[in-house]
Amino acid sequence: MAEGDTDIPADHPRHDSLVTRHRIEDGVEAGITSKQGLIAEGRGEAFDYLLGERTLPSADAAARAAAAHLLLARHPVISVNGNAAALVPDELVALADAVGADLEINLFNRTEERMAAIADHLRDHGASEVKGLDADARIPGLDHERAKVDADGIADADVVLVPLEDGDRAAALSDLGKAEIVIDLNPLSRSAQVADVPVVDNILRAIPNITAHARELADADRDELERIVAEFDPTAALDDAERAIRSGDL
Ligand code: PTJ
Repeated sequence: MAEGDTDIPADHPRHDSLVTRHRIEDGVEAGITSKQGLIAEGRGEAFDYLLGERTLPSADAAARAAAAHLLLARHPVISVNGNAAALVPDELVALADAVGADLEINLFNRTEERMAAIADHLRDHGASEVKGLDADARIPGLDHERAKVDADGIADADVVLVPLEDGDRAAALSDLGKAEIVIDLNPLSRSAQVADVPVVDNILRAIPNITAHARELADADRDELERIVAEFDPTAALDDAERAIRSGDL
């Protein structure tokens, strides 16, 4: 557990929200998370509350499809922003190890200081290599700073996992023909809507869940992984999350 969230009892009814708040606060103080990250967190927290702070069966199916995509990929890359780095650094490193993915820092509000702080933070949590610092390629159709990626990272990837992404960049990555996995608690967000696999769940629960599925599927043959990918229906997953929110059944 990260510093600052050790005093929250595991059975507290709003455990995940409180842990998330503490980690984001710590992230801002450490220069990892942007101040806008606090606002993004508030938005996510509202949706997590409406979803009952639980992983819906449809989100679990999405996590399984995400794991299958990552295992099938020629070059999977996990994009890391300031919120993801603050919330789940150990879990991001564990997922990258489980599926053989690169970790690439990709910031909405990019500054060299935050890039360096996040790279150090990920290395402190066990990452052997962190991409995103070269920034020698561009995602077409985005303004300069947000478009920066590594030529041997996101630019070359066939499958990209983008947690808490802004809608423009999610759409631009999807336009490049990459398979896109988005983690976003808002099923109505443009990022979730353009994703091949929208995982409508808190990143705190979603990343370890994708890793657990990846470990379970490690020995599955390509036919089985391709079947899991083919059977996943992104529209049905988004509809299910929206229905859960509207039902008010917490
Ligand atoms: O670190 P940077 O500079 O790359 O900036 C990152 C943020 C997140 C600030 C930036 O990408 C941003 O402004 O994002 P948005 O447009 O506010 O979108 C964030 C989305 O993530 C929203 O749809 C939230 O519902 C969702 N979200 C927030 N917290 C969580 C979440 N989804 C899953 N788990 C969360 N803990």
